[in-house]
Amino acid sequence: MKPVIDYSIYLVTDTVYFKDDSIYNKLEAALSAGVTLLQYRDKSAETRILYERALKVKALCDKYRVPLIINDRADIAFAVQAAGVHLGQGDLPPLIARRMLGSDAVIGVSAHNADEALKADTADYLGCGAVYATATKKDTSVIGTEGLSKISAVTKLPFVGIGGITLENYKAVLQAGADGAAIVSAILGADHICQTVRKLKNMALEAKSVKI
Ligand code: TZP
Ligand code: MG
Repeated sequence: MKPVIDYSIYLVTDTVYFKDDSIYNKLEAALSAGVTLLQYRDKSAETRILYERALKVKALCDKYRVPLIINDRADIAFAVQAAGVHLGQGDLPPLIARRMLGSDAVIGVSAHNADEALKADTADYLGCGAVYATATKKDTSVIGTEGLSKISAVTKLPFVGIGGITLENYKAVLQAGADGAAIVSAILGADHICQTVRKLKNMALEAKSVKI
């Protein structure tokens, strides 16, 4: 069965945080505090390193019963039995990834505008951004919450905002129609990871109760 995904606090990793093993403590802190989905994203590691790190991240996700998504690589997702894969516009087509991973796999696709969002209708969710400028990914355009609202108007799929999302602007991302936010540095670079995630959690719960 396809897992039911809570997209509200989607933690995404970056290669810079894998310089040493402290990343696993950081991920564990974030998972224990209530991250709802985790993406292992590690753009510059070799395949064997990717596999070994992904296995460690998978063990942590399993401990906290949080689904794991692998960035870019359906083969690594298959190898570590992750819940799914997140694909950019230049990666494998979603239907091919689904053929590789099975019908229950959770397939995410990056969409930068309404047109890409409409074309990604075979995905399970969309990652939309960059919402705000970010040092984590410089080679991307900034779409703002206006860009998110335009995507929200055309897609039926759940979607998350990504790029420069912090405690300060998380609420605005949800108000633009997003089901959650994909976050790297505001969580992994935080001085107090647990506290940060708990604050996001409270805001997500608040936003949900307002919607109901
Ligand atoms: N895609 C668009 S922006 C981004 C990715 C992977 C990086 C987001 O990182 P941060 O640190 O949360 O801004
Ligand atoms: Mg990609």
